[in-house]
Amino acid sequence: MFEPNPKEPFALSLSKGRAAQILTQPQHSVQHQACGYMLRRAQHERVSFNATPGLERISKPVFKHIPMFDTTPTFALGRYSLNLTRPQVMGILNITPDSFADGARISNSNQALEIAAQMVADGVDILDVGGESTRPGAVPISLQEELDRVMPVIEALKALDKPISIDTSKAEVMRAATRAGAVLINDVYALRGEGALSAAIESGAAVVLMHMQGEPRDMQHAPQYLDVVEEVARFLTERIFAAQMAGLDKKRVIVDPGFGFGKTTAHNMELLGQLKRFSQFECPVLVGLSRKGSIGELTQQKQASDRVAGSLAAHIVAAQRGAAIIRTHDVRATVDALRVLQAIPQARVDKASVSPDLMAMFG
Ligand code: 9MG
Repeated sequence: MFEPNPKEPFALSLSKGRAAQILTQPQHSVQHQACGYMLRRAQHERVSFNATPGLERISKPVFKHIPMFDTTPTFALGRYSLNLTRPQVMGILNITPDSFADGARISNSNQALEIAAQMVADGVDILDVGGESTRPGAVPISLQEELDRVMPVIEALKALDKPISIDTSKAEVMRAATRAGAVLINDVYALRGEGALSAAIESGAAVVLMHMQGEPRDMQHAPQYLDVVEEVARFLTERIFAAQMAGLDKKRVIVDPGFGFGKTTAHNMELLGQLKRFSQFECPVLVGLSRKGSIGELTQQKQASDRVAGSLAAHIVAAQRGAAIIRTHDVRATVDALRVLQAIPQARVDKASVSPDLMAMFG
């Protein structure tokens, strides 16, 4: 009989001998008990099996025989499920007919469908549809204008059978878009707008809670922080708490430090350098640096379309530091770069994040 010792650190109860016993007796009931125990401890101690190299060696051969103990980390998006063993790519579809600055100029749903279909062919995982620019200096548009831009596009994109995200901060747009099939609400105001929290909760969709200092209109005038990482983390803690208090399951939350939203290049680089801090929320972390001003500043590229290489470098660093979702204009290039990263064994595992006990035992 397998008897876990609850006082021991996670999985130490599974001595090497015990683990060997389990592995050589795949149908034995001890295996089921051990798996159940390991899963409960994993949930309790919030350790990811797939991010824990020592455990992988023991847990994978055991678990592969037992479908009910599938340990693949996933994130539910309506009827879709994101596989978080690799960074997911979110393709940007800005339906902002007056501007080339945010990638392709998309002015109608046929055009949007064509561009999105190419993104799908290139390996995109999520399509992010936005009708209101959130670029520095952008001015808000009316509710009707936003609905007129995004709704026909969402209807058209359903043909592609990919998770659709609605980039909006307006409660009415959230409602209409999710009713039409969007499964993710990407709100740069982190559901602080009037009615946004309840609209998001009622929709059943997952949400991106993003940090922003100020508002797009003036956010880049003079961003200031004493400690940008801690201030952004505190804001996200508060927004997760507010969402949970209002009834939103944390399993539906994605967090985002909000690169470029009320931040200088130095702030953005500090956040990128310490991105692991945001893994502590135990929510997938979304990173969006695609073609942003900081990339332009660092690479001295004035044209947004000349910032692809700089954006890729930043996004690969983000993926190495735990980003689960990369938001980009350049899907093909990003998918390719991430594939190279993923081919490196354990490229995304930081050994320092594994407890010394586990490293000593399995390392
Ligand atoms: C809409 N939008 C523009 N930049 C973004 C970013 O970095 N993150 C998220 N979530 N949305 C963004």
